[in-house]
Amino acid sequence: MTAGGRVAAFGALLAAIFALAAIAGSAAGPVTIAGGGDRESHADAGAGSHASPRAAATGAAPDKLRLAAGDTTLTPGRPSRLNFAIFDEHGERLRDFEVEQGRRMHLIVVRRDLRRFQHLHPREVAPGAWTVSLTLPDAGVYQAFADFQTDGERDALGVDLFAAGRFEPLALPAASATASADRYDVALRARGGELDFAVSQDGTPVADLQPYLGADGHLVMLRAGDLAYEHVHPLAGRRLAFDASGAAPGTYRLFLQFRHADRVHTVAFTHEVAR
Ligand SMILES: [Cu+2]
Repeated sequence: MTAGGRVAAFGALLAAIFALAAIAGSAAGPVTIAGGGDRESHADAGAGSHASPRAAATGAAPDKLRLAAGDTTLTPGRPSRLNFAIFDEHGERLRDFEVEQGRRMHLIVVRRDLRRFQHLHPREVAPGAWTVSLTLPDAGVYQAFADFQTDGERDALGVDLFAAGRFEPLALPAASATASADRYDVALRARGGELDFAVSQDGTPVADLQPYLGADGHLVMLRAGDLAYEHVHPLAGRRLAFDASGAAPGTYRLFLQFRHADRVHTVAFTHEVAR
């Protein structure tokens, strides 16, 4: 079978799996496969965001892998199901995902104007078959990045998602060294290739951040225009300091996620990386 044929066959298999799941779900009452989608965070609220196309999280070989998704046209404002799988260069569905930051699959979703950021955790309903419940808040073209690790290498593969309707792109906020969300104020200090964040609340530094998915903080960087994607974790021994020296020049939207008071918070910055 050709790779394309395998993908098509897989699509049919997925459809069958999800049809069965729907039947099982209705029969079993509240039990549904992958219901809820495990949303960790839904940031933005106009704070701004931006993303980039598809890129390796840490220099894996993304060209060898491919993401195939089911229906990618979703209804804005309504929970929808996104089904997808990753295929290798032989057209075989990838199954050997490694736990990365506590999960085997992360899905970052952002509208192409770098707004409406979400970090979700899809569920595996059959070997290598992933599903997530997803609500695209309003119309526009979005990009979803499947972020995972296999054979010791991290990868990020992107796919466009479409929400029909009147789309009003939002301008990227001006670059700033401060941003706020959920009553937290965050200051950014960029030095060399390092990005160092300090969180405070009502003027008092927050010293008791809680680990979130195995790290004190998670930084997703998305470049305006081409949505180049980077996902980094704090430097050893540093709380919210990240090595961003690998980022090529450009205007980025930075999404910093941290956990405090038992909740995950997302703060977004516009940041220029100079030549
Ligand atoms: Cu992370």
